[in-house]
Amino acid sequence: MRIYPGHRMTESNTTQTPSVTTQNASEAKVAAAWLHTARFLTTAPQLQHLPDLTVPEIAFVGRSNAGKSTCINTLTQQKRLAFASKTPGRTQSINLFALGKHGETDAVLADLPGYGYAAVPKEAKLRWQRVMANYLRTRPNLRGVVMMCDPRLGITELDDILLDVIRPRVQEGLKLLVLLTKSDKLTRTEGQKILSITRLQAGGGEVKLFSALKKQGIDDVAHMLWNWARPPAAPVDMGESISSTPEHHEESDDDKADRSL
Ligand SMILES: Nc1nc2c(ncn2[C@@H]2O[C@H](COP(=O)(O)OP(=O)(O)O)[C@@H](O)[C@H]2O)c(=O)[nH]1
Ligand SMILES: [Mg+2]
Repeated sequence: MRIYPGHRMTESNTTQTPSVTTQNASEAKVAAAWLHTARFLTTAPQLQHLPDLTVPEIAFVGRSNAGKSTCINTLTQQKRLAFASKTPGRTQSINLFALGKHGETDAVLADLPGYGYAAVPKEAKLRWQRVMANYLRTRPNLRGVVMMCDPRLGITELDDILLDVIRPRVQEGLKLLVLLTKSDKLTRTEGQKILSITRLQAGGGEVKLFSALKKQGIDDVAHMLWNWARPPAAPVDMGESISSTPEHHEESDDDKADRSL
């Protein structure tokens, strides 16, 4: 029997298993508290200005006006983060925000400039498309990408270009979540329709409806990002300790450590 750490069958949680809802609610709380620790780390106008980091990085991308700033503010329960990205000089830059309790950074959010804004000169657009593509292709610690799309537009051509860029990395384990923002503007039927269409287009990624206004999808997304940032749990084989007789059970150092938790 394989059980993963965090889901261990200890005596206390088999006799007093919390209901699924209670457990989900407390997990959502932990994820929300973690996201709330977000603080401005640095701004990088070009890739070479990005600090070398080893902690997991989660990038937010999307067309201008897709609701990216609102989404980041909502997830982190802060108004100042999006404000930081609007500061002159930081708008055409990758803005990094550190996450982690007690001032320790255990993950980073990267806010990439919105693309597709009509008023931006073509040269600048192309430059940014290149920077973004290079970032998504090469950033070593990139763990996941959240792409925000206006559900009334769905995945546009520019979104598709970026999806093509990251596809090989998604196949190698990079996490991808496409968020259909502003879902409060859709009827239930429209929402389900665009969800199915986008799922077909997002190849390998998760797709969710999200509304900052109606608070739809926030807990789910927060929990998902929290899981992305945790290192994958190594499976623990509990078969022996449950079924073996004491004379056959040799206690490993891991078992001893487990007991002391
Ligand atoms: N109805 C609705 N409007 C939203 C929502 N999220 C963002 N908006 C609006 O969409 C516009 C663009 O949002 P913003 O976060 O600045 O987009 P960004 O350019 O992608 O950062 C603003 O007018 C927001 O108020 C939402 O969940 N529901
Ligand atoms: Mg914005």
